[in-house]
Parts: sequence; C-alpha cells; structure tokens
Amino acid sequence: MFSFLSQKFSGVLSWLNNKGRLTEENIDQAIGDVRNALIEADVPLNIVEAFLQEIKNEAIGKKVTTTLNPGQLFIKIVHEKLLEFLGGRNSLSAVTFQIPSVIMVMGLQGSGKTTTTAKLAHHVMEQAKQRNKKRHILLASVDFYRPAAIDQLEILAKKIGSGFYRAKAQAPVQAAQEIYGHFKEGQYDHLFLDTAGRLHIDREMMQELEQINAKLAPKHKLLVLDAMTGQESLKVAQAFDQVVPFDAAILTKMDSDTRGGAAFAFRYALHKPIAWVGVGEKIEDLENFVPERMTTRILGMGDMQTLLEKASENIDTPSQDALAKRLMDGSFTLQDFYEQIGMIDKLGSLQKISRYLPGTHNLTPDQMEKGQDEMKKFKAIISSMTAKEKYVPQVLDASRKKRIASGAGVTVQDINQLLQRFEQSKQFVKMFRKMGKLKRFFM
Ligand SMILES: Nc1nc2c(ncn2[C@@H]2O[C@H](COP(=O)(O)OP(=O)(O)O)[C@@H](O)[C@H]2O)c(=O)[nH]1
Ligand SMILES: [Mg+2]
Repeated sequence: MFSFLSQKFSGVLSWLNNKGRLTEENIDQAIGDVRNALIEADVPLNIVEAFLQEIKNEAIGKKVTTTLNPGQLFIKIVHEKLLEFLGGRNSLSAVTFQIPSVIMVMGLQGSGKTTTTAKLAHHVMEQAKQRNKKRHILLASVDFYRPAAIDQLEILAKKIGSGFYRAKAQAPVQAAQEIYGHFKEGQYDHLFLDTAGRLHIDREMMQELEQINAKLAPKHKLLVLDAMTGQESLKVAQAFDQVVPFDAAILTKMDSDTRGGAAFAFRYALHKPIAWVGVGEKIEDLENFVPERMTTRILGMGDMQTLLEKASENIDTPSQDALAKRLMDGSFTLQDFYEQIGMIDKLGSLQKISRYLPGTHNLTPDQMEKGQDEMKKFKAIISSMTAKEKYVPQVLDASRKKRIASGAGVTVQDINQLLQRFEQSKQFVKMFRKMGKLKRFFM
C-alpha cells in the first residue's frame, strides 16, 4: 500500500538526514524532492503546492532543537502535516449507521461497490455479534446496467447470511422504491442499496442516483473509490459530491501497489472522511481507515515520530552531546560505551525500539532477545571493571578478564565479545568522521 509514495519519501528523508543543518536552502531542495514525489504519485498539482506551502511555513522559522537534528525536525513537520491532511490523530471512526437506515452505495463501475456493500454488511453484523446483538440486514441492488450485477450481490448475501431482495421493477428508481417497501415490511435494521456505476462520470447515472436519493432519502451515502485510479479518483469524488453529497468514502484495492495520491488528494480537497479501506477481494478484507498508519506508510520510516518523542523525553541532551563530542575527538571509552547502552535502556526494550525503526521489523524475536541479553551482559561486565580498565582496555589480560567474568557472572568469551563490539563502534566512528557524518551515528 502506498509503496510508491513511501519509496519517494524515504529517498528524500534519507537525503535530509545526511545534511547537517536545515537551512532555507536545503529546505528548498527538500521541498523540490517532495514535490516531485507527490506529483509522481498522482497527487494533483494544486494540492501538492498547498501541502508544500504549509510545510514550508512551519519548517522555516522553527528553531532546530538540540534533541532533534534538522533532518529529524523536518521529518517531524512532514509527518505532522501528512497526518493532519489524512485526518489527524483524533479522527473518530467516521460513520456509525443509525437504526433503521438506508445506506446507499455509489461509485463507478468496477470500483468495488458490490463487493464493498457485502463487506460492510458483514462488518456491521459481526460488530453486533460481538456485543451479543443481531442485525437484520437487507441487501439489494438497482444495477440493471451491468449484466449479472444483481446475481453477484445475491451470492454475496447468501455468503454472509443477510437478507436479499430482487426487485420486480426493471427501472432503477422504481426498483429502489419497491426495495424500500420490502425493507420497511421486513422490519430490517439496515438496507444496503447497491447502485449502478458507469465506466466514467455519466449524466444518466447521476440522474438515477439523484432521483433515488430524492425518493428514498438514505440516511447514509457512501462513495466507493478505487484507490488505484490516482488523480482521476478526486475528479470522480467531486463529481459525485456535487450531485449526491455523500458522507464518507471507502477506498478499495489498497492491497494492490496503489499510489498514495487518491487518499491524499481526497482528504485534502473534500474534507470528508475516508471511513474504510478495502484490502482484498474477500468479505473480511475491510479495515478502518487509520490516518496514523497511513502516514507512517507514506513516510516509510516506521513510527519514527514516536521514537523521536521518546528520545527527546528520556535522554538528557547534554550527556548525548557530550558523548558525541567524545566520539569526535577519539576519546570514546568503555565508560562511554556503557552510557550508550544505558540510553538504549532508557528508550525501552530493544523490542519496543525496533518497532519504531525502519528496516528492523524483520528481526526475529530470537535475534531481539539475543541483542537484549547481550546488552545486559555488556553492562554487567563494564560495571565490574576498574576505572583504569574502562579507560585503557588494553590492560585487560587473561587474569583481569577472569576476575571481571566472575564478578559479572559471565564468561571470558563474553568479555572478548564486548571488546570486539567496542572496537567495531570505534571503527564506525572513524569511518563516519571521515565522511563528516558523525552526529548521525549517534542519533
Ligand atoms: N484486490 C482487491 N480487489 C477488490 C477490492 N474491492 C473489490 N475488488 C475487486 O474489484 C472487482 C470489481 O468489484 P465489484 O464489487 O464488482 O465492483 P462494482 O462494479 O463497483 O460493483 C472485483 O473483481 C472485486 O473482487 C479490494 O479491496 N481489493
Ligand atoms: Mg456491482
């Protein structure tokens, strides 16, 4: 989902990470890259520009704090903005169906109306079941346009165990009224009315929907949008909204290699919720739309934001800065190494941290546990050392190692492993210093 956007953004962001400071100049550069990414992802140009303008306004004039380097600060702003555009943190579950109610499902042909209608009905029934309730649902279709469209819905109704009614009338508006009559008689809780789409926005389709809307006055109107259609889907949404204003959209086919443009543009331009997303062809493949999850996916960097917040809460800046400085002048000692491990401790378990970090999701629980154990051991070893040993580890001969091992409850091999790791970090530092990217190593 949104892999295209993610890729683009992570490209931009990794580039930013490598910059020392966020100056007006490199904001410009970054904005250019983000702009390209969004345009390539099929977000309409005017929306791209509006988005960038907001980011720019926030980025410039904001002080770079000591806990966040400029790249991270920019990530934070992009993250916040993107989240806001996609619906924010507190966006409530967008639609709750009243009882009784008619729910009209609209959209272009092939967008996934019929499938989504059944998914939704199933979802409502399942939710009721969890509360030990039962929902009496009627599915019906006025899609006389596409052959076998009504049969398709009938099959799905059987599958989910809902009611189904086939109208005798053959004209959409009359059929809708006939269906409504049946819905009332049957004392159903909800009628999900599947409508006919067309391949493109079409006058006849719109008139049908307008009339059905006028006659039945559905409590809820939902627009089904195919997320794969990118920029086009915004035009579709606007056209529908002008004729039959809808409550919320459902974005289907988010399981495919969908570009992010659809969700992004829709939210920005229409200010209407995306209530659900379709993530597959099966009945169960319907999920709530979660702006935060979407934002994270777009940025392609795990929940970096949360990590940043944690980091700025838990780690006191001076010690971090001091460590970075010691690394820089080459006086990095085992004591510093110890403090570094302590910082990781402050951030929570390795397991928790890895959830926030991109690229570490594929660490197995085993590997995590090993890492965690290793850190514990290293801490124990270092705390069993004398000051001299910590600062001049070269003095660690066999007998010293034996003494430390028994003090820390580890083996000599563990100590050797620690020393190896320590040497590796020093090598890293040298390399990074050469590349002029030292500060990054520590963040
Ligand atoms: N992968 C995937 N396919 C979907 C999704 N929703 C619908 N489809 C498929 O899209 C095609 C068209 O769906 P349909 O419900 O008949 O669309 P309608 O013409 O709008 O009623 C069907 O093959 C569905 O299985 C989805 O969320 N993911
Ligand atoms: Mg259909």
